[in-house]
Amino acid sequence: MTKGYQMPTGFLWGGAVAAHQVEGAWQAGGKGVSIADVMRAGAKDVPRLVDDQPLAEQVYPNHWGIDFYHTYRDDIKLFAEMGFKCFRTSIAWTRIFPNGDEALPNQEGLQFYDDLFATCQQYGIEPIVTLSHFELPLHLVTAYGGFRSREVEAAFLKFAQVCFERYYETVKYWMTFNEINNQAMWRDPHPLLQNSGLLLADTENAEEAMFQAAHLELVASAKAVSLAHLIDPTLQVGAMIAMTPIYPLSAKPQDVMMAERAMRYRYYYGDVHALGTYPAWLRRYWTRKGYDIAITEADQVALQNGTVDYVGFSYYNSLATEYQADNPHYDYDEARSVVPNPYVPRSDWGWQIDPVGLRYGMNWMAARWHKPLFIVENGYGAYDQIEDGQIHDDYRINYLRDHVLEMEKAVVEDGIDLLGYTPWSAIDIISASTGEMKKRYGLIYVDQDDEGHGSGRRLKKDSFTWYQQVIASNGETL
Ligand code: BGP
Repeated sequence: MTKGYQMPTGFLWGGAVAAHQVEGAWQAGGKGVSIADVMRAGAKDVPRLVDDQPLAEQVYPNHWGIDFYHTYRDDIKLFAEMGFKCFRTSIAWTRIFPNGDEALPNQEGLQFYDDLFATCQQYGIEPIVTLSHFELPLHLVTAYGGFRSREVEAAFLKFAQVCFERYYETVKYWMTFNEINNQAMWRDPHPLLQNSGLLLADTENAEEAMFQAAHLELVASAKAVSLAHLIDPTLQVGAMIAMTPIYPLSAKPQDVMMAERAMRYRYYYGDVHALGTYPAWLRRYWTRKGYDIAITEADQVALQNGTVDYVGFSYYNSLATEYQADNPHYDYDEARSVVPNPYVPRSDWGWQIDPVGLRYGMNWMAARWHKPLFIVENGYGAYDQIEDGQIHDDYRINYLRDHVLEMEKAVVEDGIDLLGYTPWSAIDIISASTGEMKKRYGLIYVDQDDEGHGSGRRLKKDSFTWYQQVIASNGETL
């Protein structure tokens, strides 16, 4: 055991999942088809192929998830046994608006989340709810082009309003767009689809399309914040940023400059969410690149009025970058500018393990955005093995312990205002990037393979017991 620091009273210890990765029941209760429902299984270094509709002969892991739609009562009971004070999940947009553009919401979908949140309440667990977690209605992509379109901005706002009005008494903490800044990696089509519902035409400039779609999301998010506060001023609506610090590979001034450019490029979304305005450098960048990003006067007013109440963020790993001589403007391009960091180890999926980076990222965001923070994802994807009916996941305990200790230093020594910690994932889930079950993050094991076969039995991993003590001691016993 390691001695940690006590977290502030009321600190929200919990765990996180996302609807499309756990619920399954992809057509139950009137649910429509989401983009996750047409993503085939992939694997490490094997991208997930995306169909334009669900094909009978194909396999889509998100169709079954871990059947949380039917098992949530038992699973939440296990979360309560761990001592969760909160539980993060998302509302599947297509359970509420199956196509996304209906005039009225689907009552069966609303009823499901009534029951889910009531079950949380039964155990004194605070729901932390993401509105858009890579679960866009497929129809909004195919019929409107995703967040290219103002109709989709309006559709999101209607979805948000229905959710706020239905759940404002049971859900106090919300987030708008999960990891909105993933699409800084615009050369990878998945973030563009998952964040913005973009399927690019060959004639389109991916980066320009990303900036324009991200703008409509940022406006929609700001309008949702203002709307939430009209419905109930106590609601807390946050951004959700993937924090992956990017370090200079050396102390060479050019490397340091390149890292500064990388960070501002990857996190300008947080600038707009938290400060309500675009940074000057980005407008100059658009001019230099010849991008025509449509931003109306009304958009700018909405952004100013709808700054977020807090910044939720995920943290898994850090990256490194170095200056390249053919890049005089220090333009950051994720696919070309990132280099391996020789000073940190890697996971089985090649993610660089860097607990200090969590503390670094927290300090960076707090100093830039002056908002409370919430760690809503932090975890270790690994191959778990069952031995004599147990899962001895010391590797996951070590990862989480090292990261929680850095988190606690950021709170106690650096004075950072942190609302809570919900590690990814409360229970084994379908991986977002690979669709695999074998890339396990959970504190609870689910007996199910990549093809969805298995008993579905839940097993407490060693990390379940470890985390139970962390929560019971409010962070002191690690
Ligand atoms: C983040 C997502 C989560 C989760 C996590 C782990 O990007 O917000 O949904 O999936 O990554 O990544 P993966 O599942 O790809 O291993």
